[in-house]
Amino acid sequence: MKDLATIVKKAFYIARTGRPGPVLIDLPKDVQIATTEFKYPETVDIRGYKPTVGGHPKQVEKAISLLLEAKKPVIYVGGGVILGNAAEELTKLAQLLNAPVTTTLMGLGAFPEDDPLSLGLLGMHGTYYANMAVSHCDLLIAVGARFDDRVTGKIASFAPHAQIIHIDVDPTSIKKNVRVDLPIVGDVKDVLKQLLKVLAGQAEKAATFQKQIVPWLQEIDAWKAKHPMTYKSSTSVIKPQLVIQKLRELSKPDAIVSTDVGQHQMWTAQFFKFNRPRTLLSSGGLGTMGFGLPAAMGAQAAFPKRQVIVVCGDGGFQMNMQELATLVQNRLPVKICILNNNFLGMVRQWQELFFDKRYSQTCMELPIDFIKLAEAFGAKGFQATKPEEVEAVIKKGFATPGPVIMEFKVAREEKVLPMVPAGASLTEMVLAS
Ligand SMILES: Cc1cc2nc3c(=O)[nH]c(=O)nc-3n(C[C@H](O)[C@H](O)[C@H](O)COP(=O)(O)OP(=O)(O)OC[C@H]3O[C@@H](n4cnc5c(N)ncnc54)[C@H](O)[C@@H]3O)c2cc1C
Ligand SMILES: Cc1ncc(C[n+]2csc(CCOP(=O)(O)OP(=O)(O)O)c2C)c(N)n1
Repeated sequence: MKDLATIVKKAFYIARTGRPGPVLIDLPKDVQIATTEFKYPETVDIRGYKPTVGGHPKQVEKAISLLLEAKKPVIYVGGGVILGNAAEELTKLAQLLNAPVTTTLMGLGAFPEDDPLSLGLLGMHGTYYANMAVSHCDLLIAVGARFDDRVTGKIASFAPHAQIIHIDVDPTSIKKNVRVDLPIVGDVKDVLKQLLKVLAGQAEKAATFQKQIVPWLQEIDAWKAKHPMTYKSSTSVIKPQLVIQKLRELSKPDAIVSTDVGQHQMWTAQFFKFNRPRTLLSSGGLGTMGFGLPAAMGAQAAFPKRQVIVVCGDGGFQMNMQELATLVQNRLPVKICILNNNFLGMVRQWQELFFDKRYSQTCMELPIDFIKLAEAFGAKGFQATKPEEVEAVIKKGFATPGPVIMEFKVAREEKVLPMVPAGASLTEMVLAS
């Protein structure tokens, strides 16, 4: 019992430092019911746990030299920038260099997507221009990103012309999947500050760099013009991408959006256009269907005054829909947006593209009445079945106090595009026609 306060302090220290993440405290029953004097330690020292904070100064200098020599740079930003609260430093670096930035799913919001330097998402469902830029760059600087297979596609042809700099707090992340020319182990906020400091002393070289990358920025603009992130609109059926665009347009700038796993998650990543860190909650590589609703619930409890929106599919929503009771009971005004395609859409998409449309176990034609379901729990529900109803339903949903389900009957066989088929190179994208 006397150890409990120190253990809790240690657990929070480990959870928040180094590569942050969950920590399990096993609390036996005898400890739970014992009493002691509460003394919470100011600091803790854990033998064998000393995460590196600052980057090695020589590596930082080398990185700036490599960077300033580049003619085709790309900054590849991951969830580490958000976890390390380094969005401000990252944005400063990109803007100082006038260099293009692409973000992983977990990095969305670390750099404003409204900024002309933003290339949006890269990887399997990334933008054409982000994937082309990574495939043609001569310098890739990865900041708090872990080269997931959904990002790299075929490893052998990932960033084939680039020198790669990798900044990561976890040394085991470095060279795990791809070759790295210059590793910098350290906390991303500290390392970015170091880079900015070295750069500040090289203003002349930085100005030359900005000039030397102008043709590269033009090349990227041409890719943006050739294949913008777009979709075929419809006047007869609700396109899911339209719902995401309208959610973006009608929500507050600091709204928090959580997603489940599937097509709706990717459309959110492609079309919501995140401008601020910690505004997208998604389960990333864990691919946890059912994650969206409880994640939103936690966010709403932590930020009672902020708008919290869940985007989910009709499949994933059913995995935790009983939590409607918790929302109602705790007066958590989460707005739930169900993109209902009556399919386990992402799996259906793979069955369409790679298994000759042999749909198996993905068709969900149950006539679930999500509006009645909301009402059964004492929440409100609104439904849109036509494109012209989308805006009104979102407005009504946002204006209604308490938890709300907004159900959109969307185009059933819409695909998430672009798509890099599993194992293909980033340049081998299936594009929206
Ligand atoms: C259906 C589906 C499709 C997907 N498609 C895509 C896609 O097209 N594109 C895409 O990007 N993702 C996609 N994903 C998500 C993908 O699986 C990975 O979750 C994601 O790419 C990982 O992002 P990340 O590299 O930013 O890693 P994270 O998991 O966020 O890892 C962060 C990295 O930063 C490091 N780090 C943490 N804190 C710090 C710190 N303070 N300082 C320095 N370093 C730190 C960590 O050690 C780690 O290496 C998809 C997922 C699903 C389920
Ligand atoms: C718990 C769990 N089961 C299965 C999967 C595999 N899976 C990934 S996406 C997906 C389909 C999700 O369907 P839905 O929630 O309706 O969303 P949509 O893709 O239609 O937007 C499935 C079954 C998973 N990621 N998690």
